[in-house]
Amino acid sequence: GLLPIPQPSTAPVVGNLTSIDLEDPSRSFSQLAARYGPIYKLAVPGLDMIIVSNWKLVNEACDDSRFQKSLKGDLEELRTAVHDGLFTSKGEEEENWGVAHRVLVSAFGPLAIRGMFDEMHEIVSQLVLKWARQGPSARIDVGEDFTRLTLDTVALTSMGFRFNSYYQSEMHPFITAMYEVLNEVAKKGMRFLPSVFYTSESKKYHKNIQLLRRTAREVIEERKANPDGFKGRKDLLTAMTEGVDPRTGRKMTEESVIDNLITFLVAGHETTAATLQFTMYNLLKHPDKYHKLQEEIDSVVGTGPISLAHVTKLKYLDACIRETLRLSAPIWAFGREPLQDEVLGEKYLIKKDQQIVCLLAKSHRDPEVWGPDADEFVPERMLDGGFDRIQEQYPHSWSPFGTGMRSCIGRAFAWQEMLLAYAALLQSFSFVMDNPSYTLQTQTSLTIRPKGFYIRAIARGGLT
Ligand code: MNH
Repeated sequence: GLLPIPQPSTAPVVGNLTSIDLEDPSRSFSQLAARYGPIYKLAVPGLDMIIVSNWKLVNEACDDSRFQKSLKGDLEELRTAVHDGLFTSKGEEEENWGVAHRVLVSAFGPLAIRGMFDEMHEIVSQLVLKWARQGPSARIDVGEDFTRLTLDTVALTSMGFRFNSYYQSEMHPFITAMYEVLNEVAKKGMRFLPSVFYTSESKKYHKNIQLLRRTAREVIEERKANPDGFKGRKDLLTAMTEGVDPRTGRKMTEESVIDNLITFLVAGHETTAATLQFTMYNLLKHPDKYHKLQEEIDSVVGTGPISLAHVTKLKYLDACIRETLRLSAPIWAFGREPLQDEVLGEKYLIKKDQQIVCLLAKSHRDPEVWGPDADEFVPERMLDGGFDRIQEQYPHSWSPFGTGMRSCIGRAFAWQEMLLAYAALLQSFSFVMDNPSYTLQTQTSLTIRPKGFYIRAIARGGLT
């Protein structure tokens, strides 16, 4: 027989909204899971959510033959800005998704990513110079400087555009507008008064969206106007403007190119910056692991220039990042929905219009998969085939990049960028916490990332 899905008691109008700390929703969701179990229901204005948080239920919800990506909530709202761009598209039912996906899949493939190594290297070198010049007593805002790194990297490699964030005290207007849009998207989801009460917010929102689109259009126009200046350049923008979809013979429309340029900047920088920050935190909290990683980098890379061949040999670094993404997936949940009414876990009825929230913040710590030390930072469990064995035995127990057809197209990009960043940073500096007694605090928008986390960087010598 079927069982009812547990649900905390509801209040009129707001439903279960009062059960969620809007400053720290992932923590609220995890705490509710500890109380109500691996499947429970929350109703907030306009949305019914079923939260699943163990490996088994997440794995079932990832079955593409019965469930698909759900946009209900923030992602649906983000469509105001980037329409059916890859991240916010409804998938195969929107033709632009398939065309963009097929046109871009090889532009995000291993060969193309390798071709971006030098530009990635250039940006991380700017960061190394900055920290070296600031000296060992400067308090470093890791969040800000990693955000500059990932944003400048994705803009340069994807479309040859330089934000030059390390050379400005104020962020580029595009960046400010992007953050305001993301914040507004997050807030909108939590408001339950009619939208007439928010006209000034709404005006600003639409102005910011226009600025994003205008900037993207200028980048495209600039390239059209100087074809020689970009000759031979093969980046994501070239792939999008010139590529032909083998299945339909169609090219991407100019609007779709703009949607996806903005999408790469949005989807491609905060996630990566957050992972770099959480990795730094984990290393500084675990001196023995930090020491092991330092030894690996010194023996593989040494003191000379870093090459792509070095980076692919850094197995312990790879494990540290994997383990960080397990404990602190920056996209801490993703949405799924059944193609028709479905029974989940053999007992629970899920209606077609209900959203399943796969809560990675909890499912990534399932003791059935990871054992009694599931909450601990233990990169060693990812080594010597450990990661592959777990993936095989417990599919989707580690899924920080989402699932199936709608999983992250930028995974190899982010991976290379993160390995290179840590190789370069640990080659050049010893890091310490600015406040040694700091313990992790987080802030949440579309992603979750550390808050109030500061470090110092002490040059190791031998720097030029
Ligand atoms: Mn990324 C989709 C996580 C880096 C571009 N990304 C997703 C999803 C997750 C995700 C999770 C699926 C979301 C969902 O199901 O609703 N992404 C990450 C993480 C990192 C990351 C954890 C870094 C670490 N992503 C990047 C980078 C880029 C990028 C870098 C681009 C340069 N991601 C995308 C795009 C999609 C996506 C585009 C949407 C793909 C699709 O649905 O077709």
